Amino acid sequence: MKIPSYLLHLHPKIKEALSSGKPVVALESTIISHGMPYPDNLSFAKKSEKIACDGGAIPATIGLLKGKIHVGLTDDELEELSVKPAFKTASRDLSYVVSQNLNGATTVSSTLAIAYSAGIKVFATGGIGGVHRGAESSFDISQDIRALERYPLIVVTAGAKAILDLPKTLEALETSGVPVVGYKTKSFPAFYSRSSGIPVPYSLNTVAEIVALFHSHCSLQRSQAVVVANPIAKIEEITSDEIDTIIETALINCGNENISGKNVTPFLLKEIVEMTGGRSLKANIALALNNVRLAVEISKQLKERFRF
Ligand code: PSU
Ligand code: MN
Repeated sequence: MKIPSYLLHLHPKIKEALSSGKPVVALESTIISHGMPYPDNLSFAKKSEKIACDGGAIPATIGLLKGKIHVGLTDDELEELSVKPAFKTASRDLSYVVSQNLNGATTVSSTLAIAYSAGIKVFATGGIGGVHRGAESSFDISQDIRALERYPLIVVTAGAKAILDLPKTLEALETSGVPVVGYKTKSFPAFYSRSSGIPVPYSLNTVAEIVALFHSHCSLQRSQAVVVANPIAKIEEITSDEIDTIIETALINCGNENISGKNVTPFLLKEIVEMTGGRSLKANIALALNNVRLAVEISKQLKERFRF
C-alpha cells in the first residue's frame, strides 16, 4: 500500500535526491515534538540534519503540517514542530490528522509508512517503541512493532527504550519476523545503556555486512524492516545500575497519575530527564545523533553497492 502522491509533499531537495539516486535518510518528528523539551529539541533536529548533510546524505525529516504529509522540512517547519503542540501521530492517527488539517509529529510507525511510500530505504530514530512493562495487563504494545513487520526499511535504533520490557520486545520482534542486528555488539542495547544483557540474534561488525544482509532481505522479498541496534557510545552512557531505579520510580509516578496509552512514553522520558537532572536528555541526544551517523554510512553503501 502506497500513499498517493497528492497527499505526499516531497521537499524539492528530497524529490531531486530520490530521482537522481542520492542517499536519503528518513528522520521522525515525535522525538522532536514529544521526546525532548524546547529548545534542545530544535537544536537536536538541526544537528541531525547537519550530520546527515556533512556525511554525504540527504536528511528527510517527516511530519505533518496543516494535515499535509511532508517528507523533508524547511528550518521554519522544523521550528514549528519544535515549538507548537503537534499531535503525536502513530500510523493509526494519520487519517485523523490529515482529515482535521492538524500539525502532526510522526512516530516510528507512521514515519515507516510514509518513508516507504516515498521510496526511502534507511531511517534513523532514537529508540523504537515496543512492549511496555506490565503489558500482560495493560496490553500496551507500540504500533511500531506492527509497522516494523510491514515496511522493508533499515531502522537504526539504540536498541529499544529502557522504559520498556526488553525481553518481551525482542520476542514480539521475533514473532513479527523482524531481523534484529547488533552493530558491533552481541547484546541488545538498552537505549541509555550500552547493554541490556539480552543476546541479539545476530551481530555484525561492518556496514558492508549490514548492507549485504538488507540486499538479501529484499531479494528474498521479505516485507519486514531490518532493525539495526546501535549502542550508545561508552562515554555518553548511563549505566543500568544507575538508571534502573530511576525508571522504576518514573513508572510508579506514571501509574499514580493514571497516565496511559500514547501519553506513557513522553511522560516517562520527561520524568527521567527531571530525575537525572538532564543527563538522560544528553544521553538521548547523543544516542540519536549516533544513529544518524550510522544510518548515513548505511545509506551511502546501499547506493554505492546496490543502487538502493
Ligand atoms: N525515540 C526517542 N524518543 C522518542 C521516541 C523514540 O529517543 O520520543 C518516540 C518514537 O517516535 C516512537 C515512540 O515511535 O516514541 C513510541 O511511542 P509509543 O510507546 O507510544 O508507541
Ligand atoms: Mn502504547
